Amino acid sequence: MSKRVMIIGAIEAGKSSLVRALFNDEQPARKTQALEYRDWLIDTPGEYSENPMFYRTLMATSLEASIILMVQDATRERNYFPPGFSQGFPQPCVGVITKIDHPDADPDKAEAFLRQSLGDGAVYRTSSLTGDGVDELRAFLEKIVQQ
Ligand SMILES: Nc1nc2c(ncn2[C@@H]2O[C@H](COP(=O)(O)OP(=O)(O)OP(=O)(O)O)[C@@H](O)[C@H]2O)c(=O)[nH]1
Ligand SMILES: [Mg+2]
Repeated sequence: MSKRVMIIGAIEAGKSSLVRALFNDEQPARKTQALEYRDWLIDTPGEYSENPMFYRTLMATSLEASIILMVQDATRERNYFPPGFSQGFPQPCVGVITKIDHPDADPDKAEAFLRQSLGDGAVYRTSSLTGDGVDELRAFLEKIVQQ
């Protein structure tokens, strides 16, 4: 299994912005239209996580990754993953809460939503805007991909 990281989550959850922050890329993210491979990361369109028609693609693509990042936007009022979704992947899943800088952010609520689908396991709280939590997440991921 390759040492890639696959990032999944709802449309506009902040996945691509996080990918850019992880690579210190200051360009604003544009809508992700298809799978995007960047170094050790695989970015996915939000539609793949929101529409069950794409779950098979996510599962197939996950075979190229050694870890899955499940992203939950801290400003959202619901969970976009089905319950127990992490159990469908053979790899470990790690949670990431995005947009903690936002005035409407509720990271505790976001974590509760995420836990319904992630179960136990680490959850990182991040802002791609301010960089909060991004260094910690990068350090954790680099250790995995460099193993
Ligand atoms: N306040 C704030 N806004 C953010 C943050 N990260 C992303 N956004 C905004 O959220 C919107 C969606 O960001 P993207 O990174 O494109 O989201 P995505 O999950 O890649 O979306 P898809 O490609 O459609 O699946 C953009 O308007 C970003 O500016 C953040 O950390 N803080
Ligand atoms: Mg994107």
